[in-house]
Amino acid sequence: MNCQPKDFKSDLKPIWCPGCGDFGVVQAIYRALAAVGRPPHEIAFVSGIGCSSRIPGYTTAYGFNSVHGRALPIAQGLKIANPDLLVLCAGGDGDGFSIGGGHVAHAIRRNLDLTYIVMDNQIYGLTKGQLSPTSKLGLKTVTSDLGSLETPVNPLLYVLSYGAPFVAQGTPADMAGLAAVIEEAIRYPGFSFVNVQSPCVTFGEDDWQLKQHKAVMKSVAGLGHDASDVIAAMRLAQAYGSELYTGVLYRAPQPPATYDALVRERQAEQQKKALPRERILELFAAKKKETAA
Ligand SMILES: Cc1ncc(C[n+]2csc(CCOP(=O)(O)OP(=O)(O)O)c2C)c(N)n1
Ligand code: SF4
Ligand SMILES: [Mg+2]
Repeated sequence: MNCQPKDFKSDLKPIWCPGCGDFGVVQAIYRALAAVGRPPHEIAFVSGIGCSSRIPGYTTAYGFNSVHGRALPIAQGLKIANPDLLVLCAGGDGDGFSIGGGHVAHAIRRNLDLTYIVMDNQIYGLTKGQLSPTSKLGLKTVTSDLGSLETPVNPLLYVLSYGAPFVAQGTPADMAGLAAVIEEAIRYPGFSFVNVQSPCVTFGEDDWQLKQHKAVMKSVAGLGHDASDVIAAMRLAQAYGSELYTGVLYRAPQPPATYDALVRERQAEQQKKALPRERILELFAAKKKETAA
């Protein structure tokens, strides 16, 4: 279908702070969806709770701004119930790697065909600037007055370690690059993960905003990275927090079977073995008689 980015923009006006990185992310999502070409009624977009989790409401896809940390279980249920839907999942670093962190591993090992976009701003934005799991060591916030003592989670290494077959990173400072990785993630047949460095202008660090991203971002393709090499991807991922790598870090060259495809296969097998409906009713009636006797 011939789609334009504007076809995916809802009438709802974003209430993010002026300059929030999420404005750029939603624009990149419109572009990616237009390039993929599935109409909005064939797309389900699930999020958790947070500033970034408002994203589904700003699209014309079916949206569910659900429960903090629970976007992935809901998205997986949707995909299994209706495998023909294109399922997107979005949320913040807190949503995905703190309260929802346990779900990420299981979504990856099940490998449903869905795309998970995390707006990683290294802070809890919606609740006014507490430490998040990706906040850097020493960060002073309202909940870490003297500086954080906790080593941050590395989302890239986390998902690679659990075997995610598609892992990418982007920033709204490079809109075209971000739209391209989101498009590729959507097209990848399996669990795809995009970490978006999406700055929080209100509670984020002053020296980690779009201007700084522009100055330091490095395209992994430009560095000659081989995206089919998971060990090379992990090596790049280790630089999370010190380097801003953009593009596809890992793309499993042989996409593993997806859970939704395996479920469909099993259903078809069971269907072949299934007794005709009349026979099931006969057996049921006989069993009932037997128990009553
Ligand atoms: C079960 C539950 N616990 C806590 C909260 C409060 N809460 C809402 S959003 C949020 C964190 C938001 O941070 P993040 O997920 O990084 O999203 P951001 O706002 O930064 O985009 C928290 C702790 C909640 N809504 N539900
Ligand atoms: S608080 Fe931060 S993340 Fe939330 S809308 Fe404002 S700038 Fe964006
Ligand atoms: Mg956040």
